[in-house]
Amino acid sequence: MADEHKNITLPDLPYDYAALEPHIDTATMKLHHDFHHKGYTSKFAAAYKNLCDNHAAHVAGGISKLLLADSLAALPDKVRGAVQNNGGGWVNHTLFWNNMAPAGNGGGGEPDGELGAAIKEEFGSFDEFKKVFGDAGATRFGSGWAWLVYNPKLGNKTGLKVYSTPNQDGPHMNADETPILGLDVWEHAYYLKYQNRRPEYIAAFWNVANWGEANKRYTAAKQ
Ligand code: MN3
Repeated sequence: MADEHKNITLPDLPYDYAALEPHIDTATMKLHHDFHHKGYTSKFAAAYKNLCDNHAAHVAGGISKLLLADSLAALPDKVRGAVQNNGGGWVNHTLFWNNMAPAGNGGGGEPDGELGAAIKEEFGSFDEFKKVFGDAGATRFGSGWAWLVYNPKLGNKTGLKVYSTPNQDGPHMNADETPILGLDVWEHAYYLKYQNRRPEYIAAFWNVANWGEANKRYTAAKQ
């Protein structure tokens, strides 16, 4: 795994910076991708290389295993923060760009297929799901993420669950979980356009949520 840090690269956005206007503005997308995501990426690559060079046993299982909660807890104190925060930032944002698509062109509307049915079964209706998910994001104190995840060990029929995480923690820390939909609620994700009005940003997100991608992830995770 000595070379695996070379796989830690910044992915291109799957659309133009302006593609999510007016819901997510161009300036925010540029800053968010080109500076924030790029920063997590380069810092995680450096932290990973440092582990390879100096703490090789911790990276023997590769990147995914390293980012599990138990593996992070086992890291030396002086490297844990850099790995947890930047590794999480790299993974979460890579997922996040694909969680969105231009409104009316892959973004917005309601989930259909297996995921659409499961959301109705678990939450009662799509509107009720949006409320639960939106509340998770709105009430997350400080910086973090709202998530819809699939976890077959939950014991419910759909395996679906909504929750939030602080900072750059996320479903990647739990080997049983697959992220279906994630929403970045850090101020850097919305402050230029929405200032302190996080609930407005969350409401706007539904116009660009990529349900085709989410349904694909759910269907694949259930296999
Ligand atoms: Mn972010």
